[in-house]
Parts: sequence; structure tokens; C-alpha cells
Amino acid sequence: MEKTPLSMRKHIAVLGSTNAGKSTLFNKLLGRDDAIVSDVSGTTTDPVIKAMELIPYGPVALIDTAGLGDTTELGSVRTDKTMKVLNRADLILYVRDINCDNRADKTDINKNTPTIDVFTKCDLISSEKLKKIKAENPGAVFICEGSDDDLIGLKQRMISELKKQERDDGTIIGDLLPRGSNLILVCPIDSEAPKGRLILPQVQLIRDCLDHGMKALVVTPETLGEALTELGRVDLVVTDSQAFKAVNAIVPENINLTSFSMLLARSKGNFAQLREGAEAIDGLTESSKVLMLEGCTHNTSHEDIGRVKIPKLIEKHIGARPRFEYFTGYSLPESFGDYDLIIQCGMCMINKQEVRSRLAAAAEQGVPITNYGIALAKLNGILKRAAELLT
Ligand SMILES: Nc1nc2c(ncn2[C@@H]2O[C@H](COP(=O)(O)OP(=O)(O)O)[C@@H](O)[C@H]2O)c(=O)[nH]1
Ligand code: SF4
Ligand SMILES: [Mg+2]
Repeated sequence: MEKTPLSMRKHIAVLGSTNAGKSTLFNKLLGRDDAIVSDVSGTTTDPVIKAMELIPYGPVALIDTAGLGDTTELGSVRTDKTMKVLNRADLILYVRDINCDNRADKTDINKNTPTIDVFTKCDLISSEKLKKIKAENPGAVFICEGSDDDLIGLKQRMISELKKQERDDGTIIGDLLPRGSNLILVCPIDSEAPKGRLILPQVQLIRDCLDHGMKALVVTPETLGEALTELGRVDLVVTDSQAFKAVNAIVPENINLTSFSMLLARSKGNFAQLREGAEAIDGLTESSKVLMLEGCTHNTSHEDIGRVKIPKLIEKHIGARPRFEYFTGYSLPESFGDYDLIIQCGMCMINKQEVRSRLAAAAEQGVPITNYGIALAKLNGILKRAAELLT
């Protein structure tokens, strides 16, 4: 469980005014001393993210934030960082000091994110007053210092909220093909493949096939032809985007073919929007600006796709080289408005909520957005075939 990647964990953000007791609550939930707790306003600067087991729910990521309504010198920087981290939150714990009237402005937070109101420092007010506030806030959770029961109650609320969401979470392949389907997964084992293991999208798809009663035969491009002949019926071939062209030539027309990154794009966000975004490549010129979003830095083969392969193919496709700008991880430019196209990587290290927030922001600002896999398919002239099953 400790090994569950952050991108696959539900993210829970602890939010509220400075000094409301966020870091104290964060530590209590984690059961250790990770965030700085202090009675000096604005002690927490950058959001702190910790992996934890929410028993009996499972692995989650807990985020301690600097707080809203921060009046210190660095206040606006901190609030900005807090707002950014909220894009990733699947659940917000909105913390308030029960003794304070000056509550942070809740209007800024994403109204679509489920929120639990948590009142802290309930040990500091009279029981009559507490009773009155409880009556006024029926959905809220009340925490008194030293009460384990309050914490257990809060954890139960968190679990029931997360479970509600889980029912809406999509699978990668389970809703596309029936149980019993036969898949061939093409995973090139070349110099770019990590030593001794498969990459996350490949592992995720294998697991999803198993969860949905599908059979997956894992091959390299070299053994694909043999596998196609040996397997009587093949319902879908899924390939690494980089081997798309070679695999496309091997897989007969009557068999569906797509890529890992297209399947992941579909399960993580709005596939139609990403597909449409790829068409904007045709309209790029030398003076266009393309924003490249990379989920992480650790994978040099991906760096090669985003920094070398895609720019080269675009240059060849439009006969000019637009300007490419790169952002990595969760960092983003102030606005998307300056760009003519956004191309993001497979986003396997970025959680679903963040991907959704980016797609929504791009749509709102009228900027087309696509991803590496879809862009590669487009640039190799095989987008139509690869997207057929997914649209
Ligand atoms: N009495 C009492 N004090 C609390 C409680 N929760 C937090 N505090 C205190 O409130 C102050 C601010 O807490 P902190 O967690 O740093 O607030 P943050 O700025 O929201 O992270 C600290 O001195 C805490 O010890 C509580 O439930 N009861
Ligand atoms: S660069 Fe993107 S697709 Fe590649 S491993 Fe990182 S998050 Fe995943
Ligand atoms: Mg704090």
C-alpha cells in the first residue's frame, strides 16, 4: 500500500484561515509530526503533501495548506500556492476555529469539490455555545483537543465521501470491451524502457484487464506478428505511442488498434476535447506558441518525446517551427491565454482531478489542448484509426 503512487491516491486538502488549526489536524490525521504547528499566523508556506493510509478505505494523499485570508507579507504568494493545490483536491476539509468570526472567504474554492466543514478548538468554548453552533451546522464535524472520538468521526465522514466518489470513477478499459475480450499489449523493450520493469500506464492497463475479466497478452513489436497469428481472436491491440507507426503496419485493418496514452487520456479526462485539440496542430505557424506540460522529470524517454520528437514532427507537418515552452509537474503558467495549443504528456503521475481542472481551464480560456499520444497519432496520420474505438 505504501507504494501506491501519489497520482492514484485520492487527494484530501486541509483548507481554512491561518491559525485555524489546519496543521494540528493534519498531524492528528497522519498520526505524526510532519507539518509545523504554531500559534504564529502563516507558519506553513508551501503545501505539504503526505501519503497516508485512511483505514479501512486505503491509500490517500493528505495536503496541508498555508491558509486563506493570510495577511502576512508573503500572504498572496501563499494563497496563490494554496489555490493551485486545490485543483488536485478530491475532497476538502474546510477548517474553522470555532472561536473566530473572521472566517476565510470560502467563495474562491472550487464549488464542485466535495467539502467537509471542520470546527476546531471546541474545547475552548462552553458546552452551551458548542451545542448552539452544532445545531446551526448540521453537516459539520467538531474537534476538541484530545478527543479521539472526534477524529474517528471525521475519518468516517472522509471515507464515506471518498466512497461516494469512487462509484463515479471510470475504468481504463472495463467500459469499452466486454469481459472475456482478448487484448494484445505492445510494450517495446528498447534502450528507452526502464530496466527490469514496465512503466505505470502499462501496469495500470494490465491490472484493469484483470479486474474486468479480460485476457492480455504482453508482447514486443518484434513478437506482435507471431502473437496475432497464434491468437485465434484479437479484440484490441494497445501499443506504446512511440511504436505506433510500426505496429499500425503489422495489425490487420479489421482489428482495433489504439495506444496506452489514448486509453489513459480517455479515462482521465475529456477525450473528445483532447482529440479535437490535436486538429489545432494543422493551424500552427512559426509565430505560434505551444505549451508543453510534462507530469514529471524522471523519465528521459518521455523528455525525448516532448522535447525532440513532437517538435520535430510538428515542424515537418507544418513546414515551420513554432515556439515551445515547457512546464513540469504541477507547475503551470499564470494563464493559458498566451498559447495557441497545449500538449500534455500521458499524465500518469498527475491525479485525475488536476487533469480535469486543466482541461476545464483550457476550455474556459478557449485554448485547444491535446496530449503526447494523440498528437503523435495525428502526426503519424493514424489518429482516425487509433481513436475509432474511443469516440
Ligand atoms: N485548544 C486547542 N488549540 C488548538 C486546537 N487545534 C489547534 N490549536 C492551536 O492553534 C494554534 C494554531 O494551530 P495550527 O495547526 O498551526 O494552525 P494553522 O495555521 O491553521 O495550521 C496552535 O497553537 C495549536 O496548538 C484545538 O483543537 N484546541
Ligand atoms: S512524463 Fe508524463 S507520461 Fe511520462 S512518466 Fe512522467 S507523468 Fe507519466
Ligand atoms: Mg499550518
